[in-house]
Amino acid sequence: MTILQQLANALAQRTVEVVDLTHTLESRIPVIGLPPQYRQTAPFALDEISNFDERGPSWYWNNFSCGEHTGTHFDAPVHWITGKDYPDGATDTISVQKMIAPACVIDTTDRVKENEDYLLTIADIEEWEEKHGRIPAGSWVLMRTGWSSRQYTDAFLNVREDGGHSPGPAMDVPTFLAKERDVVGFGTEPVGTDAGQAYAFAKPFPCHQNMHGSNKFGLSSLTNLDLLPPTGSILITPPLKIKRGSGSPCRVLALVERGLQL
Ligand code: 23J
Ligand code: MN
Repeated sequence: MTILQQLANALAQRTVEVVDLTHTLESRIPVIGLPPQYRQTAPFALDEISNFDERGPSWYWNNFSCGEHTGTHFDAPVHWITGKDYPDGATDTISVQKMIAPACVIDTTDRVKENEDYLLTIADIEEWEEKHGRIPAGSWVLMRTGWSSRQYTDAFLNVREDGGHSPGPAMDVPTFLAKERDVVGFGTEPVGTDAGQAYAFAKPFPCHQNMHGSNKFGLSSLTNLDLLPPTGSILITPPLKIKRGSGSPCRVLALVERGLQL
């Protein structure tokens, strides 16, 4: 049997399951708010064209609108000033080979329960590697936090007077993952890949700045990370092929072998 025949059988027998890591796009999905001097992203909206009525008697369809960075979405390198010149760094030019890649899942749920601003450290990553092996080049690193259970509540953006409060990578982690581990990208459950307070770091937005500066990707607003094993899953993450897109809403799927230790 070829590898793809084996995969087809495994999918048919459900020994390989497809897990949806995507939140549903609807108007109430929260979007990031930037300081008032900057232009804001549009929320998701549906505009019904026809619904089996005088506007179209046998067909139902909608126009939709939203920002590229709405809901569960993909961040492309050209999103950030440090990644703007990569010829293969936009949604239409990124190699499709990078859109199917293994995932390493680091669980910080307990620490985030105690501290909404928890920052994943290099020590956390090294501790994970002692248990599960070195993060392979070309894989995603996903930070599991339990944050997705806050979706559709004010606690998801968790904005206070000093901005959003949500977990993310510590300042030196994105460079470590890009340069020392050569990951394909970093994914998280909150609204963005950087922590809510990352605007105020000594080096602001380290994930956007350094991952995209190294031609690496981001995924944010992921859900169902509790259904993934620490290693062994494969993510399918194609953004829409928007000409020079900086990202796009993304249906993020994971292939997971049944029976692996979660
Ligand atoms: C624009 C400016 C800052 C940030 C973001 C977008 C995102 O989080 C994003 O979705 O890429 S932090
Ligand atoms: Mn984004």
